[in-house]
Amino acid sequence: CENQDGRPLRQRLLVVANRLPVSAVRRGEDSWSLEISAGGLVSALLGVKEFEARWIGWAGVNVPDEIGQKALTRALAEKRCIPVFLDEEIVHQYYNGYCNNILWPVFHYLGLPQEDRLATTRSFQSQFAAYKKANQMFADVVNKHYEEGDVVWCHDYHLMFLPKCLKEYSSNMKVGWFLHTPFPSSEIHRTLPSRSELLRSVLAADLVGFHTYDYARHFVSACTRILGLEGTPEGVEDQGRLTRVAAFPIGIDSDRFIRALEVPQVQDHIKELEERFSGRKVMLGVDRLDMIKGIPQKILAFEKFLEENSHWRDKVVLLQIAVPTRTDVPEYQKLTSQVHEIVGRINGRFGTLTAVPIHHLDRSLDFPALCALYAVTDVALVTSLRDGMNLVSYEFVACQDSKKGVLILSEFAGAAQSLGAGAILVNPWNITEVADSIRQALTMSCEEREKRHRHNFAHVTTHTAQEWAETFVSELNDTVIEAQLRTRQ
Ligand code: ADQ
Repeated sequence: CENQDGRPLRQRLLVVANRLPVSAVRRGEDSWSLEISAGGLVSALLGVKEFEARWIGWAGVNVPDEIGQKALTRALAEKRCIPVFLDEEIVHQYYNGYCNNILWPVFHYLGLPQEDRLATTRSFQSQFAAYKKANQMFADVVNKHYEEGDVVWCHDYHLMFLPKCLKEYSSNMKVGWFLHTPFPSSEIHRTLPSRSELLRSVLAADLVGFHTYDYARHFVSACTRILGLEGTPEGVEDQGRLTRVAAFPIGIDSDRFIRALEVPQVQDHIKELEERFSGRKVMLGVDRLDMIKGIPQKILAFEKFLEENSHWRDKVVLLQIAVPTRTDVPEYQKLTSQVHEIVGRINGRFGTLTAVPIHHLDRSLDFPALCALYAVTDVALVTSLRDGMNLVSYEFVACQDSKKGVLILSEFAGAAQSLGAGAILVNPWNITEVADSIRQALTMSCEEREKRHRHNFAHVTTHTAQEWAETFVSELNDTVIEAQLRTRQ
């Protein structure tokens, strides 16, 4: 549908994220094959019918030559994606350095990496310069494709500098920014040498969103305490200009999971798993292998449970599926070895010739296999030390309408605020408490499981990814209109 001047009737939404939702593989000098990755954000935006979404981001590959860049740009255009080309040095300094070595651990309360604290402090300036440069490169691409009336939605900690760069291009641009991680307490945020510049850049946006009210409150406190600005119930005010700050808890495309359970391939998987683990209760962990997910803590709690409940030893199995990430980073390599070591020790201690208590896989599962696993699980264990939301807990609930399994959920995951009433909430640092909650979950009555599941299932199927995206974008449109009315008064 188009207007007379050829412009689409639906409002255009430019979604800017560090990574495009594709994996690109070069097949020749000027040919690429692309695969769309069906992550939460993609399905969220596919479900939003009022907007026509375009994606802007890095394709995750280094393309130094012009022929390759032109060919990739053409291939991506068919998927409504627009690439930002980053060279290896920028990726190293901006993405590996500032984003993942500094912002990620600080926002998750882990502080700067212990071993190279001094080296990190020394390289801080150059990494922050690369961060700003990369953000400017994203802004240049957005500006090139921006048309008046478009909504620009910037995502995550990689792009905190982007709202400022965009508003410098055009103060009328409608800019929203959403953070997928926690925003830490202002006392943690203030340790960042670039604390003020980051806050001011984000405040250039019209609307700033977080998963929970706590993160939003921390952000407002950081602006009041560090920048000396005024916090209001609506957001943060600076010389009469209001940046609206609010919570927009993300969800999942729950129908996609519920429908998948009817697919014959998934049902076959379910039967295989039920036969394989017949006579044993299945406990499940699905995480990216990251320090924030608390995987060693989870496995140690399971060990404690087996230690204290010997009659359960041959009646329960823990399946831990951990997708490796950032495999070139020494801290992540160390985490992998640590997890392997603990799993080996526990299996040696409690295993028999025919069965082991923990099956640990260092890999990703495809969608049908993941849905089947969620469906046969009796108890899901999410023990994040900090987590913006944690969608695994939502996906588990969506797949449990026949089994009504129990969710043990860290109180430090954003999801604890939405699924807390149905889950057993735990402090993942307290291994005894987690071990006790495993026993509680495994012995819970059917009525209690039913009641808890009903609560969570209703939440997961009502507050979906589509609802999240629609709410954020319509709130952004309203915020801009209200601001225009205020300036006219
Ligand atoms: P993540 O840290 O990646 O996301 P999460 O929200 O749990 O964490 O999402 C992980 C996704 O990856 C899920 O869709 C899950 O199915 C998939 N996944 C994980 N392990 C897998 C495996 N072994 N095999 C297959 N798939 C696997 C960040 C923040 C979160 C926030 C989201 C969305 O850290 O806190 O919830 O963004 O905002």
